[in-house]
Amino acid sequence: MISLRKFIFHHHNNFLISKEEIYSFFTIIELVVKIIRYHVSLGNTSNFFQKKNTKNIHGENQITLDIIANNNFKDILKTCSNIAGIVSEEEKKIITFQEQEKYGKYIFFIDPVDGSSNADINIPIGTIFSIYPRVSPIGISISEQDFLQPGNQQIMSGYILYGPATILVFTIKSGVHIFTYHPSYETFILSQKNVKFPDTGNIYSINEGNYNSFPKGIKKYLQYCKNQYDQNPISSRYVGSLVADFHRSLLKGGIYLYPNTQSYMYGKLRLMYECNPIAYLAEEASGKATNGDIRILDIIPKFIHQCSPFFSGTASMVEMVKKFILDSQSDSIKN
Ligand code: AHM
Ligand code: MG
Repeated sequence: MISLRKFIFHHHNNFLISKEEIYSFFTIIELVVKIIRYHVSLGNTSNFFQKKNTKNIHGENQITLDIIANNNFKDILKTCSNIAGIVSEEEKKIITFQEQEKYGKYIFFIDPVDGSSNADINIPIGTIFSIYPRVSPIGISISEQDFLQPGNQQIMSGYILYGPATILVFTIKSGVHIFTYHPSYETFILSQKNVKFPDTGNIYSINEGNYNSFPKGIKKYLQYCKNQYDQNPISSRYVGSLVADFHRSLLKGGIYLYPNTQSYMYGKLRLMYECNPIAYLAEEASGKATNGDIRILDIIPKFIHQCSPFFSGTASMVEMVKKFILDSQSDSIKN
């Protein structure tokens, strides 16, 4: 049995960040995860799933758990001298902490509770995180530029999936590893090392209720999937929690799609704390992630809560979607 601590100290060899620093981040993450996990396990007997009258920056109703998880992350990250600043889905502005903004070496992005609208019906939800090195010199206060880095600068990203088991999936630039929370030991235990997407996939995951407002290329791709029925059937599966839908694709082979729609002109998912961390994991597991045009990790962000169309999963499936998008764009130029 290999604990998270043992794994990091024995296997980690990414020199951009020390083993001690990685372990301190995981200690923080684990503490908040225990709180979220506890409330998830109480189901509807916990009053943390109630809708609040407050909305986040994206205009979505928050539940108590969104706010509690966010506050816990903030409180505990404040005590971590390495963190210069954080961005959270639940906070309009960048958060910095006095001395740390001058001397902290890292920038932290967090989606405290992803898929929270699923929480009150006992459907898996997640937490997504991502860490960058600061770009401004140590000793001066960090600025927006430290946060507006493309995803290819991430040094660590991951998610926690609160399902029947609570699992942690992460990368530190040396493969993707899966750990499972063991309640008796009160820590994460290694369950799969160096996970890769299967070479082929036959599951697509999209909110097809939005079909009428999808771009032409996506409609054609979905039609193509359905037309495979006789030779190579492709199944449709959609939980509505990014972490759960991506995790299924990672283990079974498949693709997650959230294109731009009429309601979400630039896509619904948020580049900095949803798309980038998942894209980094996808690529480290030999998968792909694109906005339909370029690699997600190469997008230069303009603002911290920016959204993006998102297609990620098995490499060949992502390439196929991209082809449908590009073909339909060149068709419309010709016509
Ligand atoms: P959230 O972080 O506010 O919960 O929103 C993100 C979620 C993703 O987890 C999920 O894939 C997507 O929104 C579902 O959107 P929709 O309900 O439009 O299908
Ligand atoms: Mg989210």
